[in-house]
Amino acid sequence: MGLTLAQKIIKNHLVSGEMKVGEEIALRIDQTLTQDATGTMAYLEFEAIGIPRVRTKLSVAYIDHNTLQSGFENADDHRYIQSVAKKFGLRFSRPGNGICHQVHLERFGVPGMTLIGSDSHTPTAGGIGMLAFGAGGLDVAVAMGGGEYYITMPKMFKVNLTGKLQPWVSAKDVSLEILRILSVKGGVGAIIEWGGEGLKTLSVPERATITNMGTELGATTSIFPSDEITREFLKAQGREKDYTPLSSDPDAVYDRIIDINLSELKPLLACPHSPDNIKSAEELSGIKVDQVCIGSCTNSSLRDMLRVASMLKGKKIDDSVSLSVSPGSKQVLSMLADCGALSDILASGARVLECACGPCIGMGFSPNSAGVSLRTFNRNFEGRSGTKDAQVYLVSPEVAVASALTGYITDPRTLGEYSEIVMPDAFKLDDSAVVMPADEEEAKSLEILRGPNIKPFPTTYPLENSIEAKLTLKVGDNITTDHIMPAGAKILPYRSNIPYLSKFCFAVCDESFAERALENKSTIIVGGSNYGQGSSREHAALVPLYLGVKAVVAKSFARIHAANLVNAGILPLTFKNPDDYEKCTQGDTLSLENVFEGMEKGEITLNVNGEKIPLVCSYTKRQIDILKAGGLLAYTKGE
Ligand code: MIC
Ligand code: SF4
Repeated sequence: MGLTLAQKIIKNHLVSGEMKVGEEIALRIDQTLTQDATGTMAYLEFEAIGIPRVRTKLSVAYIDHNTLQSGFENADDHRYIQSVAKKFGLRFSRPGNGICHQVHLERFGVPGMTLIGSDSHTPTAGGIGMLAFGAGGLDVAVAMGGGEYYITMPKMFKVNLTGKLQPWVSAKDVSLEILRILSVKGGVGAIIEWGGEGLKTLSVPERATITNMGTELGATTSIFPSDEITREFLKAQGREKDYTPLSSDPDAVYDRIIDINLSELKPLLACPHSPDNIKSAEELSGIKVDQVCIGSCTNSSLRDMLRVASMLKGKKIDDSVSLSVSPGSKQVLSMLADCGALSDILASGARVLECACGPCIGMGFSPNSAGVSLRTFNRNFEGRSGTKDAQVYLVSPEVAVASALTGYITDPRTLGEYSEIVMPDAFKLDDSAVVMPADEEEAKSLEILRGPNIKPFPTTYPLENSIEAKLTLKVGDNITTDHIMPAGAKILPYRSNIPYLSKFCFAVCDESFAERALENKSTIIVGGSNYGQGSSREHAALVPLYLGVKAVVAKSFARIHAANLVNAGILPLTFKNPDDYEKCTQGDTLSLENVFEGMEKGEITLNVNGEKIPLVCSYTKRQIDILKAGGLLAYTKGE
């Protein structure tokens, strides 16, 4: 039986485990990346593990999230990460060099290699045929130290592409279409491979837009084959030597095949407040728009920006609209400047922001109250933009510009003439914003520079065999990590200060949760299905740990968050009968007995008001040991 592309890469990197769906497997990791919002914690953890030098083929530390610097905190964190990178052997991508996923695709990604990153959109690198996973900071720290990365062997889905995108329809619409088909839960436990005849019509940045949003499907990762188009891209980046052709075997077996005819797609939008709430531009046309934002790791490539510039050229945006454009990298911005496209963007009335995540993570440019904001980003969770009652729609660059010009949601196909974007044969190569590490000898004497914003990792305790706790919070389905641990300009600077962050835990759902949890000392949270979807931020587990959360009982969990809970020493447990969710009421006193035995058996009983509710878990031997030790850090250090 033939293998899928992902199975081939897994096979080449398999350290232990069997490649059987549902089994735990351990993979050798070639490359790692971090961004600054999760990076400080990841490097504190790396330091705590105590390995003097990274052991990967390449590790890069990016600064792209916390670039607002409204106080000393971010700058101190940048300096800390830069000093760590220099000492431990990582490349350091300075603020302004671009968004981690965009820069990694341009300058570092290699087809066929494995990559883990402390950011959920790390699968963007699947656009060049890497097997790339988003992970918690602690998993990345372990991988930097040469340790394996553990995942559950996923199912394989294939999306078979036929046809060709029509004018004004673009890769973002493919992402939105697959979200319409599968929903934000539809990719859970699966790797999505993109293939079919239609492949040859999609460039690498377009493929990367698609793999980027595979994260919103809950997929373990997404990947495209590495073909002549990949070679062209790498060649234009001066990296043809990194090219290897890669594809699945013709007789590879998939668990599910989905057909998408590119020729039939229309411009789509994801309506508030979920990436799978899809409608067409035709249906929504006429809704008044207040703000439009173009950029993020989904749509900030040179290709996207040239499209934006060509649509804006010689035109003015509507007086009532505020438009921001954030190019994804220094390479993109500088090439836009050289070819004059940047002037076309500026002349239209747009505000050009720096090459960073910016508005995508609520770092400035929040919409007006109840404002309608169209964003070429990948997430429109409630409150994420920084404005609680904003109505955020996810769109392609084409829909974004068409709507900025008219002031209303506009189907770009009504704009008339369409011209193809001509990409340059070679990208502008200037890696001067990537600082190289010191050599091993010099590194020994280097000091790590810490600021007062960096507080120690929360104290962990070995797991207890019986747990009594309050049901301090009961929440519904699709709780995102943005609910659990919000981001945004006011809170993000404190990502290395868990005690401070804890004040905002679940604030979007219940402002008094943190206070109650501290009062109750021991907490169990009850949630619905797909609990913890979204970001990879391990803070959504570390902060609950600090607040005394011992277990989360839910109908189902998102992959990265479940792993982060185990890493933090918190038990993720699932209702055996989802209807039992109804039997739990906020404020109840709960208990779990014989936890150790239950973990081995895969079934633990929850006592609620004299009733016994069966919960299930499927921890591996390794996860049981991690949980018993009080988390991955204690386990790795052998405490
Ligand atoms: C996001 O898009 O939510 C983030 C900010 O990039 C996160 C990481 C973080 O919370 O720092 C992610 O997607 O993992
Ligand atoms: Fe940055 Fe937004 Fe991409 Fe997250 S989704 S990495 S915040 S651009």
